[in-house]
Amino acid sequence: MQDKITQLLAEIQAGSYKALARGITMVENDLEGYSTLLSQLKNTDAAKVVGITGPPGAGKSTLVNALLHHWIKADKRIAVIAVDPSSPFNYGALLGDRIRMADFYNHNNVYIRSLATRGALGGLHAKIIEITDVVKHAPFDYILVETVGVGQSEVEIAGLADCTVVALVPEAGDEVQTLKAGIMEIANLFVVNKADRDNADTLYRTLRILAHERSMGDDETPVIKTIATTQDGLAELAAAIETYLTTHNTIPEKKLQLLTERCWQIIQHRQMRGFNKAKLLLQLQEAVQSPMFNLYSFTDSFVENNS
Ligand SMILES: Nc1nc2c(ncn2[C@@H]2O[C@H](COP(=O)(O)OP(=O)(O)O)[C@@H](O)[C@H]2O)c(=O)[nH]1
Ligand SMILES: [Mg+2]
Repeated sequence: MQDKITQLLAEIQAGSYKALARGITMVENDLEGYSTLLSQLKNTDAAKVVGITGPPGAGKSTLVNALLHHWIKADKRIAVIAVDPSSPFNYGALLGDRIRMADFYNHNNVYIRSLATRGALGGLHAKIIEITDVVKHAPFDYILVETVGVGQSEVEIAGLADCTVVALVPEAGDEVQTLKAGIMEIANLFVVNKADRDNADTLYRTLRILAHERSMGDDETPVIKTIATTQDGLAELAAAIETYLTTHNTIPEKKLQLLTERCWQIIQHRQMRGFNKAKLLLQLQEAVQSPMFNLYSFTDSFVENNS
């Protein structure tokens, strides 16, 4: 087993997508040897992780596709991890992202992997940190992680990414006033996508004001207008990402905070191993029938029977 893992890691490092796919699948499904694989990953920060988050339909996948166009021209190697939202009631991955990134499905310098959220109720994929670390072992310049911004996942992506891009659309104009503090906190860059639509300037100005109020004398979070479908603003977005990465790479406190956050999440995910939300739903469905139902004693026995 040990030899096989060493071999697999060498192939991933040499750029084999087949080996990378196998490594990811091992980690995703807890296959034999996956913890050996994880503990032998090289500590490399060569690939920069760029998180793209925002509400459904904001154009995140289209932005990813547009960034791929831009970076391919500069001869960069890029991996995309798209976390597909899936309803807790059907546990399936959507095909949309695959279609919107189809331009690059067979490009030598691009590797694309979609992951289903597996009913993590809007959160990130439970293995996203581990999977990203496996991808980091491969020779990429950038790793783009697309996630739907709902609740907890925004904070999680901030712990994962070297630069977090929050994509919003003009339709969100009024909501922005009430945006949770969370999304403001985690944004290293704001994108106003669909700038071809009415009200893009209103949203742009609102975000500029918010970014200014929040900066308290420090650098303001940049706001960039894009039309992802036509590449408009993409050079500016790519430049802003690069600027952020080069100026924020070496702040030790920030890095330490992120590592603490990652370690914390790994511990949480390890503790949740063995638990299955679909199974929980089924058992609850039955348990609530009883007039004696008590959520706390139900939880105690569910934990006991599944760990
Ligand atoms: N008009 C316009 N439509 C866009 C733009 N960017 C994306 N779209 C469209 O918006 C829809 C949702 O895009 P998608 O990338 O799937 O959004 P996601 O859910 O955030 O990944 C698609 O039909 C895109 O073609 C844009 O800049 N302008
Ligand atoms: Mg998408």
